Amino acid sequence: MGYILNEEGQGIVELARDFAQNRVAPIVKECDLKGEPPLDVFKEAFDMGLHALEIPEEYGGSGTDYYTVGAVYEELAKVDAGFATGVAATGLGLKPVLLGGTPEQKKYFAEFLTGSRGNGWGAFCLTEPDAGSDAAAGRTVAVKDGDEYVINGRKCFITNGGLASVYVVFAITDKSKGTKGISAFIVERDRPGVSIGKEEDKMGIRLSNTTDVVFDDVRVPADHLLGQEGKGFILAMKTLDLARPMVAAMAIGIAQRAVDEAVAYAKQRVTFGKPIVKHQAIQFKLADMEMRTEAGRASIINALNHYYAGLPFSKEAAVAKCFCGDSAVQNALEAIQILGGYGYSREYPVEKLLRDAKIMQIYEGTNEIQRVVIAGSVTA
Ligand code: COS
Repeated sequence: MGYILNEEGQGIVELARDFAQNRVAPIVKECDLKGEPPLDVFKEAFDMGLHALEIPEEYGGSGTDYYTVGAVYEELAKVDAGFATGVAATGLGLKPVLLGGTPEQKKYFAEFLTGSRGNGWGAFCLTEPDAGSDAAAGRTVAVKDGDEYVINGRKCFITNGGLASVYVVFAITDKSKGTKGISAFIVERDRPGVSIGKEEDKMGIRLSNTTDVVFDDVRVPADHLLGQEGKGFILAMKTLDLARPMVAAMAIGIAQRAVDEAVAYAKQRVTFGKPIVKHQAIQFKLADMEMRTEAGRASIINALNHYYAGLPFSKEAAVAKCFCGDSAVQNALEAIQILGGYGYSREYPVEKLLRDAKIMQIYEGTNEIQRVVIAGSVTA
C-alpha cells in the first residue's frame, strides 16, 4: 500500500475503493465511449464527501489529511482516472480558498461543495488560450468599480468548467506589475455574464468534463477577492504545489492498475509451454513497473512529509508529479506490450490506461514545467 494511515483514514480509503469498484467500474466503458460524465455516480461520490475531504471540520468537511486524500484518489483512478479527475478538480478549486481566503470566504465556498448552496462541483480557472505553461501570460482582467470588480476574459481546459456552481478565477488587476498584478476571485456560476464555451472531446479521462469558461462583464462584490490584490499568482503557485502530489496520486492509480492487469494476464497467457509470467522478459517488465509504482508513491509521501513539516516542498511536489506522470505512461505502455495484440484492443482495459495516463504528463503543469521547477531548485 505505501501510505501509513490511521484507522479513520483506512476506513475512508476502503469506502472509496468499494465505491469505485461497485459504482464506478460498471459504467466506465460506456461513459468512456460516449465521453460523458456519469452525473448520478458523481453525485453519490459527493454525497459521501469524497470530493471535499480536505474541507476543515469547522466548514462542514472532514478535515482529512492529504495522505488519505491521495490514497482515495489512487483508488478512484485505479478504476477510472477521469472520474478521479472530476472529483479532484473540485478540490483544486477549493485549495486557493483554503490557502488565501478569510474564514467567511472559506465557509461560503465550502457551502457550494457540501451542497447547502451549490451543486457540489467546483473548478479552478487559471489556464487561457495563450497562457498554459506561462501561467502569468493570461489576459483575463478584473477592474475595480466601486465596491465591485468587473471580470472579462476566457479560460480554457477547465476541468468541471461546465458543471461547477462556483469557480476560483485568476485575473489581472494591474498589468504593469506582471505576476504581482494578478488577483484571485470567487465567482459563482449563476452571475450574469458567466457562460460555458467549447467542450473538449478528449483522448482520455473522458468521464471528466473540460470546457472553456467565459466571463463577460461579470460583476462580483469586492469581498470575493481572495487575499489582497496582486497576490493571485503566488496563490496559484501555492495551490499547484499542493495539488501536484494529488495528481501524482491519480497517476499512481493508473500505474498500479497497469501492474495488476499485466500480472493477471501474464499468469493465464501461455506461450512456449508455460505462462508468460514465467518468462524472464516479462518478469523484468513487471519488476520495473512495480518499482516505478512503489517509488512514485514514496515520492508523494515525501512531498507531503515536507508540506506537513512546514518545509519548502515545491521541488518535491514537482518531482512527485513528474515521476508519477511519466511512470503512469510507461507502465501503461508496458502493460499493452505484455498483453500484445489484446493490449491494443479495446476489448481489454489497458489501451484506455494509456489514453488516461497521457494527461498526467500535461495537466497541472506539463512535465517540462515540473523539470523547470526541479532544475531551478537544484541550481539555485
Ligand atoms: N510558491 C510560492 N511562490 C512562488 C512559487 C511557488 N511554488 N513559484 C513561483 N513563485 C513566486 C516567485 O518567487 C516569484 O516571486 P518574486 O517575484 O517575489 O520573486 C513569482 O512567484 C514569479 O515567479 P516566476 O518568475 O518563477 O514566474 P514565471 O512566470 O517564470 O513562472 C512557472 C513560473 C513556470 C513555475 C509557472 O508559470 C508555472 O507553474 N507554470 C505552470 C502552470 C500550470 O501548472 N498550469 C496548470 C494549469 S492549472 S490546473
